[in-house]
Amino acid sequence: MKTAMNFINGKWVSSKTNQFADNTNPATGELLGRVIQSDQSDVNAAVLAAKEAQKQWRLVPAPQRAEILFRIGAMLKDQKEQLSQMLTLEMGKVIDEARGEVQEAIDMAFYMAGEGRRLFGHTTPSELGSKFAMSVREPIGVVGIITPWNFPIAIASWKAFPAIAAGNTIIWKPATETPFLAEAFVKIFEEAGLPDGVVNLVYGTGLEVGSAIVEHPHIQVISFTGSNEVGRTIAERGGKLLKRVSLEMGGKNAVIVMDDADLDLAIDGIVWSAFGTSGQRCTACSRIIVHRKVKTELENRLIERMRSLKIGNGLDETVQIGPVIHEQALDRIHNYVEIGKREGAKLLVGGRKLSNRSLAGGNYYAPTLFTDVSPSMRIAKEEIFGPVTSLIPVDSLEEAVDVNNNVSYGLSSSIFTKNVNKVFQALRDLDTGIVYVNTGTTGAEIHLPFGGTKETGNGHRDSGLAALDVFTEWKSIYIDYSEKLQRAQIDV
Ligand code: UN1
Repeated sequence: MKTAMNFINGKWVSSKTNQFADNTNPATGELLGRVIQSDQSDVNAAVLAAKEAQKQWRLVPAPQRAEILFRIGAMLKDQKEQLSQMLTLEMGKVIDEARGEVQEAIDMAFYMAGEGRRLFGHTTPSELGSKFAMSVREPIGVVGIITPWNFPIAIASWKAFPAIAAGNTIIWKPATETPFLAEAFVKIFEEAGLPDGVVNLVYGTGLEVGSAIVEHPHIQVISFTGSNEVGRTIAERGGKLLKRVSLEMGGKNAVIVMDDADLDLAIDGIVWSAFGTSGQRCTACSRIIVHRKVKTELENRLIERMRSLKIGNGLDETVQIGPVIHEQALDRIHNYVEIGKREGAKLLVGGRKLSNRSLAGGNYYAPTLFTDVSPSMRIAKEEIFGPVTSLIPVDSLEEAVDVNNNVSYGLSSSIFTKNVNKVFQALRDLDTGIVYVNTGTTGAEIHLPFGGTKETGNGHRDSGLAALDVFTEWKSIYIDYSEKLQRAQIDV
């Protein structure tokens, strides 16, 4: 059987635990292979290798480090189709979206490769004569990267590429649900010429491997994307050890539809953002805040569109909505639908698991729409992470902004309107880390910072230049060439 192994110090190795987890195709339930479940001793071995490798890696000039990223980008491009097929097979998203995700990793590789020739610092005037001052970015050391199954290659690239370009070495724990894609990604690193020990892969549970990474005294930075619950634990435990912890967690993202909006466009945006990836994006549109004047029309047209969506195995090019990741996810999503019904929300479409003959064995949930949802209901506040969205009627932009902002998350939001003043008012007042105008809540590009406010994160950002702030330390340098002692703040 296909078995995913750890990659430590340039070698594919097992673990003494000899324990494995099954990996299955969410579209069919078919067993794809198994994944080694490591323990603390594997993390220790990986950290030792990473620490040793970092001694040399930090001395490799940044343009040369980044040149490897160019090669990785080119190899990802060459293998784009195989990687996309593998992604659909093990994670379930439809093939077009899988291609889009691999493209994100390609874009990130080329973007960060260019950074090898910038990695800008600052030169600054000194208070004293004949004295030169500058600040430069330094690598931090060994970094721990913990990534989720919903964007297994894109999110890993947002974190690993800046970390590598900046001269750090890595311990990567990918999600157990997407092991073979992680393996393929690391094989590309290896073939592109990344020295042994620069990237190490350790598979296992959060409880065992995740904890070992967070607690390891030689890991200085932890970059995590995943659930709020796990993120909080990492922040608490990492914080106690004075580590830098970068967290990217949930969202409760809203599309605002004003009364002058182009409704065809709004429906395209909503359907794409709410049901694409079966709603399993942290940027997914899980609230539609609609002006009461266009509510009924939007409802009717959305219902019609949702009924036409083709659901099935994402490898079929004509399928628009794939399965959700596993049975527990199906149950969790369905539980939220039950909660919504109990809270008094009106179910318009969906609200059930799908298991007719062509979908048998897979984890399919019908795209679901609630209406007459009030902002205080749990389905309007909590992240569902499935193909479920809720219409919340409002009477003005001010009310829409209030509803948008009045949740604990702050990742993404969007507004559909033709009124330029309303656009700028919304841009000023929406409190999310990402805001879209006249398009849905998904589709962030890698050269802009990715992340959110409030309980979505803890102030850091993935991708964009902002990612360098997670993986570098500033070093301030003063060079006095006056050939005498000049006393700062005194001899001025
Ligand atoms: C995520 O769901 O965690 O903006 C990432 C988007 C994608 C990335 C989503 N580019 O929807």
